[in-house]
Amino acid sequence: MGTEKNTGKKGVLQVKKHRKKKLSVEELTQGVFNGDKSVLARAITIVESTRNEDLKKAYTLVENCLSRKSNSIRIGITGVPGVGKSTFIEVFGTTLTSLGRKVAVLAVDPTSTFSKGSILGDKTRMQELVKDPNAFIRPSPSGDSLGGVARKTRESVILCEAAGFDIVLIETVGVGQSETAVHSMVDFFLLLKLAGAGDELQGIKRGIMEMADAIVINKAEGDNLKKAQRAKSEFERALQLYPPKENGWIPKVSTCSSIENSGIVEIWETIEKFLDTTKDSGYFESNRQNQNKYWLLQTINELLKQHFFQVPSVKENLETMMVKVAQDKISPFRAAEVLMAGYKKELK
Ligand SMILES: Nc1nc2c(ncn2[C@@H]2O[C@H](COP(=O)(O)OP(=O)(O)OP(=O)(O)O)[C@@H](O)[C@H]2O)c(=O)[nH]1
Ligand SMILES: [Mg+2]
Repeated sequence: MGTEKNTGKKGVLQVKKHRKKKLSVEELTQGVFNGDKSVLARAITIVESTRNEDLKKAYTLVENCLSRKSNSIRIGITGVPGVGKSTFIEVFGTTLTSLGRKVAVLAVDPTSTFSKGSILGDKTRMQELVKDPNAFIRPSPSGDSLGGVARKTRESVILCEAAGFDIVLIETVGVGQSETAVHSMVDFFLLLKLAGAGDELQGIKRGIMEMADAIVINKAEGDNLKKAQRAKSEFERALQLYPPKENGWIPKVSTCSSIENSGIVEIWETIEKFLDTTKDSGYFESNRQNQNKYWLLQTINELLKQHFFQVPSVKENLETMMVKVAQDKISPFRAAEVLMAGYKKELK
């Protein structure tokens, strides 16, 4: 937003805000296709908006962008708070742009629902990447459900790709269901870990080992190096106990230090190998198609749910049913059916 400083009557400094001219869908599309980062940012704001007039614009925008075929790679990065995701993305992203790639960084952050954009809010961790003309960084969108936040990020991926960003990194903090959401929108899923006290597998979330295409132990430098290498062996042993993945890929375990910039290029080499393998086998393409189908169903669930709870008969009776089920006067299943029947009646 442009600002203009004026000295008012009493000599008090006043800041006048100009609203930027609204761009049409065509102008937005063209700007995105031209790789204009400021237009891309505005296009994403429309995709993230919940205002009705923006919703229509967003549909057309995303459709226009979908028609642009891109050869992109979507990489998910997860790990507990403090593991070093942002720092890693800074070095990894810079490495990729130095290899001539264009990198977009997005985030799914369920914790940012109320404090708008906490992940990547710390752009200070990405000082180099922020300045890089071949990188685009977008803080996480806010929203009232993980589904909503995830949808916004997924649509933003399409816009970034249409703008020529051929590598999209999606950061997510390892809490709740956000990892599953991100896993189902990326081609490659990277889990960052820290070396602990030699008991690496303790406290690792169920399911995450199955999702990871690579496990990278970060902060592997100095006194920590030996510990990190031990952790690496432990993870490798543990992974052998898992059945082979559907895509035929055996998850790779490695160590890196984002601070010392070691082991970073190797991670990119692993991803390139993964791409060779899965593109040859056809898995890459079929996985993307399945992800699209998954998001279609996911969105239907989301929309139906929203609609259900907005209908007057449901709104009126839900509270009563809540009280009744709490008192065991009616079973939850029966109560749901009664509400559903009221809902259906209202649809007619
Ligand atoms: N020694 C060392 N410290 C690191 C390394 N990578 C990150 N750190 C430090 O670890 C701390 C957390 O790093 P972040 O990049 O903010 O971690 P994060 O995973 O993004 O954290 P959240 O955004 O809170 O989830 C910071 O103090 C970093 O400087 C590394 O490779 N070695
Ligand atoms: Mg971070």
